[in-house]
Amino acid sequence: MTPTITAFAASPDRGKGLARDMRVRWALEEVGQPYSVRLVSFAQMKEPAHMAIQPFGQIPTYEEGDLALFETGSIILHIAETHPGLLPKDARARARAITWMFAAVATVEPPIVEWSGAMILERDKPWFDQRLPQLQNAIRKRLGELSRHLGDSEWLDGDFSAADIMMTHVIERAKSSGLIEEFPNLSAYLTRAESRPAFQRAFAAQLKVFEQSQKQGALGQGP
Ligand code: GTB
Repeated sequence: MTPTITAFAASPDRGKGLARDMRVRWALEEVGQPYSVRLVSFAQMKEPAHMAIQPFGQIPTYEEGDLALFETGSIILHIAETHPGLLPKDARARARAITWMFAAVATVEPPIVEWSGAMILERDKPWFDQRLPQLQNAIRKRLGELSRHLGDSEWLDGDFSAADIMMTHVIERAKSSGLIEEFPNLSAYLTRAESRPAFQRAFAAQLKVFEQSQKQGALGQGP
């Protein structure tokens, strides 16, 4: 059955692939699972029909028959468990990969989201210049720890897995901070992930949505 995911009708990142539908698209592309996309506006995300499948009024969601999921970690774990290729077969290696999926969202992502939010909402505050280095240091600490773990390895734990989708997409959001370049092995890790054909297909698909939203906006503003 073809799953349906939700994504922003007009992503605020202007097609940079930072919104979290990107990681779900990427996982689906990696396993070769076709999918449909239902685009939602910010207003539609808060309507009862969407809140019934995403209680926090956010994207992405994943629907497959009568199964409705939210939370990208859970969605990608489900995709990885129902298709070969994204999790090791060996039970212990699989448990380690799932541990890294949790580490991505529970340990590495929070300081990046906090910094990103401050960059959007707090730049005009009188205390912003004092707060920024603290936010940057919190990210730097996690990237340093991640860098030490990764060392010279290609991927987090053996072969490429769902954990690498989660982790690289999480750190992708910190790219514009310039902090990733402080850790050459993380820069290379990100480049390796972005070079995967499945990543590129997913990126192109979300970019197309943004470009069409721009065209429709321009047409809507007609004479
Ligand atoms: N923990 C949830 C998950 O992993 O699924 C978080 C989902 C989430 O934060 N969704 C965001 C959302 O729906 C979109 S991805 N926000 C709307 C709302 O809460 O009302 C986060 C995102 C948004 C924008 C950018 N950007 O512009 O760069 C990047 C990431």
